[in-house]
Amino acid sequence: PMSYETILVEKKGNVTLITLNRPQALNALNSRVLEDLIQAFAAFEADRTQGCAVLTGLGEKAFAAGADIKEMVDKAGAEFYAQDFFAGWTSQIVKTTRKPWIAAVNGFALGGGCELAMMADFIIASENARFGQPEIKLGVAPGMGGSQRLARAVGKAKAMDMCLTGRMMDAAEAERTGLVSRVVPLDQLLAEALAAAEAIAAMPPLAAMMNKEMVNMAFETTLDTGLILERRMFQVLASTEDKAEGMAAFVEKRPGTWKGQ
Ligand code: CO8
Repeated sequence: PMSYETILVEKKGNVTLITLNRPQALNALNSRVLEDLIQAFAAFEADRTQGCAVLTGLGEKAFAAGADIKEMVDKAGAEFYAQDFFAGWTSQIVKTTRKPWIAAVNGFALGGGCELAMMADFIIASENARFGQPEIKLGVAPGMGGSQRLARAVGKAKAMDMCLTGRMMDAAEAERTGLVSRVVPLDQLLAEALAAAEAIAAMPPLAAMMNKEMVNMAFETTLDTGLILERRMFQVLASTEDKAEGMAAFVEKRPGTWKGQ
């Protein structure tokens, strides 16, 4: 089994809680964090007992204050390109994690931290959360999806404002603009996120994965194609044992029990 250096991983029933654990650097994301998260998400994905994950940051101050600037300060442009630096976040976490996961943002989510939160299926934020893409102040730009996922999440006006001024958005603005789904007091954040994750983990697992896939499809295709895909996926789900059980349980006024097939 993998030993993690920069994260904590805990199974709580059917929910995997992953906690970024570099509070001395405000949970800044370096290459080791990426390696650890790739392993943790792969283990979560492979474990049939686990139905949903929650990602949060240790401490009250930061979810993650960005990619680790100290790791990038001496890195040459050619190296960033040769290593395709930052590519692994999308290719080895976002695309390989087909089960749902939630970001519980507990403070600063800046730069790569905001981008990591946006990789989640949805974000629940604490009242003290702050979101931003301040890369422009460092002479660069978002590198882990900030310009693309933020524009899709909150639209052009807010995304341009955030990327060009580098200002921070508070939790209320993040909720108003649709960046986050819920805002709760900091002392309730983990309970709220874990309860949401438990609710998802209690759903028929194939349906949970396909609902996620369907919503993500909306950002990849036209409405007509998306609607066809949606119907086809519905039709696939309709052939599962869990569909037969789910609908029978409703008719018989009892809770369903799921097989994941
Ligand atoms: N990287 C490394 N270390 C960090 C980072 C970071 N992103 N953020 C904070 N830290 C460290 C600080 O250096 C400090 O360490 P030390 O005590 O050893 O000096 C410790 O965390 C505490 O931070 P502060 O003392 O700064 O705490 P404050 O409360 O004064 O300020 C802030 C909090 C406002 C969050 C401040 O830390 C800050 O502005 N951090 C940087 C935010 C930022 O710019 N993030 C974007 C980073 S760039 C990025 O994510 C993507 C880059 C894409 C590049 C593409 C290239 C191809």
